[in-house]
Amino acid sequence: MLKIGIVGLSQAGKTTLFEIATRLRGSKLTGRAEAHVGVAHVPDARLDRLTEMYHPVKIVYASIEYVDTPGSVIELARSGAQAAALREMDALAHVVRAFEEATVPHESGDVDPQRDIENVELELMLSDLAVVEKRLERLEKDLKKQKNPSLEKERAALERARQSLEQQQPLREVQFSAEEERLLRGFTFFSLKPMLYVLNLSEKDAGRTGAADDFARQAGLRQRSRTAVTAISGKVEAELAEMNDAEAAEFLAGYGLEESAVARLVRSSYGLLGLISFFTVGEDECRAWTLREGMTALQAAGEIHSDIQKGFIRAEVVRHEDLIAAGSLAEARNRGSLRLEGKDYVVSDGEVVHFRHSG
Ligand SMILES: Nc1nc2c(ncn2[C@@H]2O[C@H](COP(=O)(O)OP(=O)(O)OP(=O)(O)O)[C@@H](O)[C@H]2O)c(=O)[nH]1
Ligand SMILES: [Mg+2]
Repeated sequence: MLKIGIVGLSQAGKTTLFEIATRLRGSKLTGRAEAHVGVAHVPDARLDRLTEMYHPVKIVYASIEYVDTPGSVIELARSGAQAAALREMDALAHVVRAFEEATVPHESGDVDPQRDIENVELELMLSDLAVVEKRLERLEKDLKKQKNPSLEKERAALERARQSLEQQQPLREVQFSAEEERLLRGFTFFSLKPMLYVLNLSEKDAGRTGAADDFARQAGLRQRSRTAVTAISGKVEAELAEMNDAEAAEFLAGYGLEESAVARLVRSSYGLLGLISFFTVGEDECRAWTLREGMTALQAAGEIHSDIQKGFIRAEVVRHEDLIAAGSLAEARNRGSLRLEGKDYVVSDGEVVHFRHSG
């Protein structure tokens, strides 16, 4: 399962966000007390429609694992073991304090989201730079002993990374070639990870639906690659999480909102961070699965079960809207909207896939 690390300065609202995200309806918590690891379901209207068609015994939404981190990410990035754990995350959600609250002191004195974002980004880039430099040093030594084309390629990729970091450009914004990406992936650089900024607003701003967009524009975050901005009000959402559906709807209407900001946040941490869903359908189960954009049918099979991957023969693929229009897989096949694809087929968001496999 994909893991998102919730990071930020101390007292920014990380734990508040973690708790409300993982308490979304139907979600379950795993070892929350100790590890602060929890699972949130990804709301998905497409799966809801497929469910209306199949009336399955079981519905399984895609899920994302959130990991709450304690205290300041600046401290974490500087401490070996905790930094290593953070490097395992697939993406980071940086909770940025935008709420005013006299009883909760800000570690830098006053509330300034843009400054906090810049400080944290800088720290993460310095941490990456240290990794790059250490590896380059090692490579230089090895290359002096012996010429090696693959190490030379790695060195070139790392040199590009170094250049970018020295110019304070996060690695996620560099246009690396596929090969460079492959060479760099193993280093699990912080600044290469997709970044979701979560603006934690004051209660009085909870109804400002344009808050995230306005801030993104002001802070120059809009055009950045693999970067998304969303806003919540931790306090309002925490209250919402305690209510039943009817109460929640009324409460949201009071703020002029249609859905909980956490639902939006979970969806955006999913979509905007380069993740897609494919579906499997049937009378026993309709289910959404998570993939990274660009993953193949064979990798998709592996998400379900290693046996399906090993015995992969063909994938039957149909867009979910074509399946809904056809009314059944058999009819979709008749209409020619169901395709047979091989193991290298790149799965697209919203496709329904049925795997034919042996064994
Ligand atoms: N007014 C207001 N207070 C908030 C909001 N979000 C969080 N708080 C308060 O801020 C304090 C810190 O919130 P936490 O969620 O514990 O913050 P954290 O980032 O996990 O803190 P550390 O893990 O200690 O770094 C708590 O007292 C929260 O009640 C908000 O949106 N509005
Ligand atoms: Mg906390």
